[in-house]
Amino acid sequence: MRNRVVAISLLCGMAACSTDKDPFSDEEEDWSHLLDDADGDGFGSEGDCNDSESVIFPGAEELCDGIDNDCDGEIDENVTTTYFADIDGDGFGDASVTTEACQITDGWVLTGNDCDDSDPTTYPGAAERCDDIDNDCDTIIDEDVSSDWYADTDEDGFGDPDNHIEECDPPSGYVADDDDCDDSTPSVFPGASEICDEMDNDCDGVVDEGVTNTYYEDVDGDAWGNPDITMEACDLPGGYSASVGDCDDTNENIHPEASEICNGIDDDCDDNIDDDDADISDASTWYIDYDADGFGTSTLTLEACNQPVGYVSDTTDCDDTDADINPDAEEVCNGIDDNCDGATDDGSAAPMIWYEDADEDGYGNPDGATSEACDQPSGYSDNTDDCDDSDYDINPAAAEECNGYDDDCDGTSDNASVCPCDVEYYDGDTTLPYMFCTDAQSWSDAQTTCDTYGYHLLTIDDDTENGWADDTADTYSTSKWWIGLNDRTTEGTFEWEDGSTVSYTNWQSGEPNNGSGGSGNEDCVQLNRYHPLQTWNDEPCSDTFYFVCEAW
Ligand code: 2F8
Ligand code: CA
Repeated sequence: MRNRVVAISLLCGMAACSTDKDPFSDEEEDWSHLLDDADGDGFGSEGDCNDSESVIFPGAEELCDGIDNDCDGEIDENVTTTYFADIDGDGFGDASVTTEACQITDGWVLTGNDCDDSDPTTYPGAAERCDDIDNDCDTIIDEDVSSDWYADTDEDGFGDPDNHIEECDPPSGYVADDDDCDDSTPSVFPGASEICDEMDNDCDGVVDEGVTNTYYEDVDGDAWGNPDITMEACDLPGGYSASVGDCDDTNENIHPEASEICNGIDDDCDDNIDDDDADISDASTWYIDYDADGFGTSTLTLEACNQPVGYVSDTTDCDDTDADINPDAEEVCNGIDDNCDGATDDGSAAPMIWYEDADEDGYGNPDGATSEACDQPSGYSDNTDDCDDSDYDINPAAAEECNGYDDDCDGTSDNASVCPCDVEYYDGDTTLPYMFCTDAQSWSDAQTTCDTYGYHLLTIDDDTENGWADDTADTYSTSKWWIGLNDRTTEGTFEWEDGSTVSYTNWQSGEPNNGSGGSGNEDCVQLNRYHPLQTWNDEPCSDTFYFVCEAW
């Protein structure tokens, strides 16, 4: 069995042998051609082009071995490989330089797609570089490695996004930046300082932000603007001012630098008008007029628009302590330069009228004699203010005392609470005082009290006086009141203690009775024993009653 396998192997070394033909099958085969087959390849010398090589015979598989294996006259046809010259050694060959070979040799490669076999950096798949060469052989030069360059016409370092080229290296006048919003203006680029030029210098989309000036409407053209109407701008717009503070933009004479003048207006816009403004520029000078005669002196002055109280515009008063002395006064004979002309009692000076001052208390008698003279005569006064020219102690300068008189000439006697008892005035006559004393005293003590103040116990002269005295007493008390009538000297002969004649009496019927049953001890007279009758009654003088005093 081993020999048969060897024989098959031999047969199968020939081109006609195939594994699907069993040489040991019963099928009839023609083996004659094997008779001079030296190399045992199934072809004899006659048909074999090389009968010494078993792999060479007609139909043999052409092998890449430099031999015409299949005896067709061609060597290694259809079994060689095409190699491309790779001169630059980059692994990719020149498609135009090829060779057919069984084995690859140095300088040759299987790929023939090198687009530049003289440049080892240029071949398919090579990294494209910015070198103006199609490094990766895709027919595109410097693709994906070049950059966009933007025109920087204004040379501010920032490029125009709408004007660019694609280059590896920046051409002159181009930059990588494309953020310039105005490539024609060097002062406009991102990050530039915004300046007031009505341009968006810093390319932030906003013009002149933060750098404009505020201007104020100036309607009246006084260069001061209305603070309430403003405009933001780089340059001063017409009708506007950079200065603000006009408080009246309709009047060119009113603004902060105007002079405050006396016109009832706040000219300088400081909220103060005329005299209320310390800056008033045209105030008048006013002079003190102490005596209020309309003429002043320069001893004290005030600057003001309006005339201050107590001041005048005049400075010609020669005596500002006397209202009767001034340039308008009449010169009179008084030893004084009344009209301030520098001369005393001169020219048409009328003589003074002097008034009798009999008591020589300095106050003249309005009803007394008069004298005309320049100089004051003895016993005369320049006034008529005395109310009693017979009493030195009675005049307007005297102090009121409780004495029945109007000492201070105020028209009322014993007023101002100077008396120890309430003072009432008979029939409203303020010169006829009566004291109604409610400190009960004996008749003689009451008499003394009245006398102490120049009064006397009441003397009643008629029915009117009786009625007034009784009614007035009743307003204090309806108890008994002493009056001045008495018969202490001669029993039964009544007299007034001031010596007046008894011309009127108003005895109660049955009175005087000198005491009940004529006991003989009733010598003093009183009111109100028979109240409300206004009749009189005699009673013991030692009894203590209220009493009425009558002046003088
Ligand atoms: O009846 C009149 C009589 O009344 C009194 O005496 C009782 C009076 N005397 C005194 O009040 C002290 C009298 O004067 C009077 O006349
Ligand atoms: Ca009596």
